[in-house]
Amino acid sequence: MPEDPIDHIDFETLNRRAISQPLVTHMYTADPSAHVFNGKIYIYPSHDIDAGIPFDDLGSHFAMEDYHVFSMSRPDDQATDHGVALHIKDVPWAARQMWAPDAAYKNGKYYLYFPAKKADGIFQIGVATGDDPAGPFTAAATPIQNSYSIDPAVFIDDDGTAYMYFGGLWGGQLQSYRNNLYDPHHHEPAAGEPALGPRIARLADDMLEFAEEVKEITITDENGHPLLAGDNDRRFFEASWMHKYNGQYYFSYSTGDTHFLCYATGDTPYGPFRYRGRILNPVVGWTSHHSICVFNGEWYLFYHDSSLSRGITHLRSMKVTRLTHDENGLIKTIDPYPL
Ligand code: FUB
Repeated sequence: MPEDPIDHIDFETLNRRAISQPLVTHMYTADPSAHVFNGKIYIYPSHDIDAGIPFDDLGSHFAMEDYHVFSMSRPDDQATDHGVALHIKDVPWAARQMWAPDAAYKNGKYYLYFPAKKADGIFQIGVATGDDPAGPFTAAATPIQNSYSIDPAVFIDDDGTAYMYFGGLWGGQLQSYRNNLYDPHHHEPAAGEPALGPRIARLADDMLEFAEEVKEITITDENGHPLLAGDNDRRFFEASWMHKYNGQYYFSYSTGDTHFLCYATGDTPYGPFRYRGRILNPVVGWTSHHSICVFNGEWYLFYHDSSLSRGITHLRSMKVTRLTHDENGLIKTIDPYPL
């Protein structure tokens, strides 16, 4: 028996568990952003609740109010709930709907990034700071200047530069922005026009502000042409994530109304990114949202579905399964419910 039990992750059991068993069952969790801090996996999910708000296309029924942080000593371990890390009542600028968060570590501090609606109904992205990856976190008094829309994902490159990717259509309000300016009269482009892209901004050294103007990212097809707004199977909808593999930047995202998790690769953090394929086929529930993280040399997909709530779309549960890149760097598409 080898000394190091980490060498003995039984991937078949891990993947079988993902089909049937969420990481936690005592509460609903979604949009899991996983990171390895201090040799442990920390997960920063949304905390789904049923607030009794009727369903609509803007996602008003996703009425979350706080964040819990979870940790696992390895991917096939039980997840430990560290309790409330941040509550909306402690965020001076936020009024409702704490959606998908992410976290980062830099300069001895941990940062929790999260979108929420202000009292005027407009989403912005906030930051909260803490000394421990499990929280608690103290929110800044105001949202990050020039931030908008939802689903922040913070990626720190090998040279220490931090970038935030963000944006989401429909309830996430991205369709209302052109050149970083909000106008509720803007809509998604027509089907034959280029799709709206996710957004990126480099973060300042203190991780609390953008260090540059927000830029739009282009995702192209195999011929280098921007994906079109009517290409619903491939165009960006929400749930940005970035990971780096063999020197390539892998931007992954959800296609929203077609329910795929897809990815596109590029040579720089800003792209352009070329569409490469699907990571995860549709899960039970409308939304799909994930993170990709490497632990002890193996790659994992953290994602969610609505199996535990028997299909209630805003009551989701986070799961983990193995993710593999083939010899050409292509990600093998995962079927969430193989026979
Ligand atoms: O959890 C609320 C929203 O649902 C997220 O922000 C989206 O990515 C979708 O998962």
